[in-house]
Amino acid sequence: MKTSVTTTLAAVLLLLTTGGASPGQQVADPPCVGQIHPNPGFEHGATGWTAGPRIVVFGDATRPAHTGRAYATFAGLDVTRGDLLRTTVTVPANCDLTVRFWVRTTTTETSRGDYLNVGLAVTGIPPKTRFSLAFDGGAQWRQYTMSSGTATTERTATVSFVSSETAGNGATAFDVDDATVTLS
Ligand SMILES: [Ca+2]
Repeated sequence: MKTSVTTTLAAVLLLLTTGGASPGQQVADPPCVGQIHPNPGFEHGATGWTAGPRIVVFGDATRPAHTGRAYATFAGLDVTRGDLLRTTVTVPANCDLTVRFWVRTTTTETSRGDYLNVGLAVTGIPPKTRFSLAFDGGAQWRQYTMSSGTATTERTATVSFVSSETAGNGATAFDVDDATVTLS
């Protein structure tokens, strides 16, 4: 009996192995497959992102991108307004989602007035601001990382960058580049 079960199992495994490799056969997307965002460095403008009406993505030789030619920039106009940039991805069951992004801060402020909130909203977890960046973020590119953790069910994750600035007392611009979204 034991031999019979083992043989059957071996046959099933063989079938799965060879069946999965057949050309043209519908195969489910493999989970946890690495970086999944189509445009993490903004080289294709706002493709793959939902951008607010005044979000600017550009290249500027005097303020170079972290990589490539383009990046997203928020605030910096010394007016009272906000910017929004976000993207939503599917997180397969048992995958962890890690978001890495780089921020450079250019400021004339000396206290916290303008800010950039970076959030990660994941199914089953209350939306949360993971970073609230301000004038003291640094004039050099700095990398930040946030993760979703794993779950046994498929989830949706939304990464959001939301800036808020107020007129007066100087201005702070936040540049964002290489916002990668990686499943592992
Ligand atoms: Ca770039």
